[in-house]
Amino acid sequence: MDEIKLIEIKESILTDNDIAAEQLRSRLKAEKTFVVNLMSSPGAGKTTLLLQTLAALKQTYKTGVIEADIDSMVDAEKIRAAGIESVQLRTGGFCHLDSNMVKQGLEALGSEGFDLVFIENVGNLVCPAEFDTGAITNVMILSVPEGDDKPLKYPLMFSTCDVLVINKTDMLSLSDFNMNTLYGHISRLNPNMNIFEVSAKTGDGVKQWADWLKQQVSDFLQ
Ligand SMILES: Nc1nc2c(ncn2[C@@H]2O[C@H](COP(=O)(O)OP(=O)(O)OP(=O)(O)O)[C@@H](O)[C@H]2O)c(=O)[nH]1
Ligand SMILES: [Mg+2]
Repeated sequence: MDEIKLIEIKESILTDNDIAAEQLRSRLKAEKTFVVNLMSSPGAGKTTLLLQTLAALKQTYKTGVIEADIDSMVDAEKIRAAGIESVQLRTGGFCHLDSNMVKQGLEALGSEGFDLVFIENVGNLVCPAEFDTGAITNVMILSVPEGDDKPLKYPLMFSTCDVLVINKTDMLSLSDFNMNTLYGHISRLNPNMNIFEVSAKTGDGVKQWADWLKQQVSDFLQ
């Protein structure tokens, strides 16, 4: 594979992001590229879960990854080391991605021909929820050490995502995290949310999540 491409992002203040995101989504539907926008706090396990998910899906779908960070290429390098095409967006201080940035990432990746592209958004539960990236589905990860009260503090993130992956379940016995409390908050904020409980470290529950995603992509590609 070639060297990982590094794209310096410049945010366009002229574009209405919602309109641009809708246009991008329409294009992705026409081109049959399923884009997953993965969001979480820093360190909740986006890259670790991504590596596990890619291992489960890469035989079935041509898959690529757009990594986004304020700085560094650490995550893109991990993905590339696993044999998956990746590009790194350096947001230069922006704490989120918008649809124009994603468009630049897709162009760098050469998204035509990809069945499935993951975006690993900047680690943050606030700004990424406010900007539609044009993705087909929005997934957030909440890890057990962060606590079961996070839907109360970051309601927009929990209400805009289609899927919640609860990660680091191997740490449940070490924490006061209460699954019932969390499910109660979610049922009030976003009752249709799909929820998966996983440990990206031990692999527990990852198959259920990966199988569900595989089915979504299969339905989309028909
Ligand atoms: N115990 C445990 N540790 C995990 C699990 N998933 C990830 N980790 C660890 O959590 C740390 C952060 O994981 P990453 O995958 O880098 O998290 P991230 O969300 O990609 O982090 P940023 O990209 O920096 O926002 C690493 O030390 C992982 O090994 C898990 O299920 N259980
Ligand atoms: Mg990461």
